[in-house]
Amino acid sequence: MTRLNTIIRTAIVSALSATYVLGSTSWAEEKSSGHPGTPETEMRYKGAPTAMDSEEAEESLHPKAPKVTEAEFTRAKQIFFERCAGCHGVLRKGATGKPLTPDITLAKGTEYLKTFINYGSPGGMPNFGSSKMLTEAEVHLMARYLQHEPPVPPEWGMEKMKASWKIIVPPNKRPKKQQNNYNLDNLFSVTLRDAGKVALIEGDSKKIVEIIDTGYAVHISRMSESGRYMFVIGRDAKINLIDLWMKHPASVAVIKVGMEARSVESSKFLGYEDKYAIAGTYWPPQFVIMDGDTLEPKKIVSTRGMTVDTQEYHPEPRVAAIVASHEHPEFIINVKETGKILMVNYENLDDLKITSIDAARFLHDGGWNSTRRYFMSAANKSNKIAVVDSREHKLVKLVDVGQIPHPGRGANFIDPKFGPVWATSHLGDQTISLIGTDPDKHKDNAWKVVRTLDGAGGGSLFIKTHPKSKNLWVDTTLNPDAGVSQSIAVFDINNLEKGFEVLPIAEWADLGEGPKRVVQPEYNKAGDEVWFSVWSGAKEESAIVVVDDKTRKLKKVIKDKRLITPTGKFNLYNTMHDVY
Ligand code: DHE
Repeated sequence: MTRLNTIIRTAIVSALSATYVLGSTSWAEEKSSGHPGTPETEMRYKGAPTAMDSEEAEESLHPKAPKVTEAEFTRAKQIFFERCAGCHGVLRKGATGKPLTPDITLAKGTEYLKTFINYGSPGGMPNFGSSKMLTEAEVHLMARYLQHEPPVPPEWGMEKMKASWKIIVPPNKRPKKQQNNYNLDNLFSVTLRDAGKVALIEGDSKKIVEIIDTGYAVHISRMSESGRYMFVIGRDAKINLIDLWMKHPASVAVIKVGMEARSVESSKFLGYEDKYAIAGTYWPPQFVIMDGDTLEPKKIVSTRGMTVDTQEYHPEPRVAAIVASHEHPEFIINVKETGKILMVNYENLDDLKITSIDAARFLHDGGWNSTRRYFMSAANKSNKIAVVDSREHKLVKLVDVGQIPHPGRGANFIDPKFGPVWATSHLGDQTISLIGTDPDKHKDNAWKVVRTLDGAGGGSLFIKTHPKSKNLWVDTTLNPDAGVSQSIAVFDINNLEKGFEVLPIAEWADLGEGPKRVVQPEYNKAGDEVWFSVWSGAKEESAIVVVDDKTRKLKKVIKDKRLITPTGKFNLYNTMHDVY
């Protein structure tokens, strides 16, 4: 595990440190010799190495496939997990990349596969050989390896979860009231991605008050309904439950819910505040409902099943975003590869009621509309937003938007002409789609793209506003042009036709060398400050830049040698109350 982690970490560091030499400002038009048809940064984003240890995957050889020695098989498996599984899936059944099971690869043969691996494809396959990412011998090995059965990583059921589960401070030994003086409502949890830690930063003083160890390549933080507990999940599927009432907030329970994960959430329905937590995993494809204050695993449910469109069996449908319903005691779960949205009622875990809603592939991220009744979920490779009515348990509409919508949780505001809207930006083009969300008072505009804004470029990951703000902020983190990825576009909500202003966030941070990508706007509680991460490599300096929302002027640069690869930031109040 340690050796693999070192390799993975090196891969991430070198990916982050890479210099972008591509001159085009248009994401869609980016010509990358490395990835014909698919921008290099998108490949890096989607095809990140898995957190799993390839050595744990069980091997089985196919009698008709060309020979590979045991040592070669082990090496090929490791290459596949690091380079290929993110797109093709661990079981090679196909995700954003094509299926690569022996029934297909044996028919293609070694020479065909070698060419494919060497030169890539317009569909997005990187040219691993001609770009020298793999040696000639490795390309030959991978072409043979792919004709054998895919090695299967182990399952992760109750026994393993329980073995990994640890209560560090039992509930009866925890404080009865807040024991620190932090203004918790305005506390930010900042992901320090490559350090495997989160930083707690007090929004008022802008001081780092705690650094807490978490899982590997830590991903997101979510808050319990009361705001006392924080859940942090790493890509290695480790969850830390952090008690924010302690004198020094720290982990009070930990669990590993699988081998690879991205999402965690806590129950929010009236009467169930802080009662349950849920986590979804990429491997094994499943979700688990746990006790909210101990993380004791209670119920594990597999997501394996039929796809929404072709209605074929998929063995590896990964769990993407999860939100907690405010209308019913339910969690709402995006299942990526099947394209289904599951509404899981947690009233009785022994008699679990799940409403399965057919949406579209591949479901990724999403958030609530302003009334928190409609869940707006991005089906990124279908270029659609699925609108789910969480009250009536039904799909309201699949709305066509731009290329590869990537809203994070999206942005809610009142469009002066069209009324309440929810907006998403896109990875695949420079547009921002505004969807009408008020079927009562603006019926004609509801669930339609009422306006499309032209942003600074493609490669956007997150968009944000605040009910008290008149600004709409759109990042372009993965744009190949450094000038674009290092700045932010801001629109005036009351004058959207005017276009956007660009703020040079990375320049304001005044850092040394590094990619310095600006990522994920996040508001403070009052809605008068917006925070940005300036994300460089693990060995380079990064920062957080705080901008005054009204004047759009620099307010503060937070620098600290402990701020290693800051990415997501989660303001406690806004995350707790789904304010975005
Ligand atoms: Fe994320 C949210 C998956 C890469 C930063 N990311 C999410 C969610 C999913 C997801 C499913 C929604 C969780 C939820 O709401 O419950 N992310 C993935 C991937 O599969 C992907 C593409 C590749 C990977 O291997 O992980 C990926 N994500 C990244 C990054 O490279 C980012 C930019 C930096 C980082 O820290 O890793 C990144 N993802 C984030 C952030 C959120 C997120 C900051 C939460 C946004 C929010 O406002 O809620």
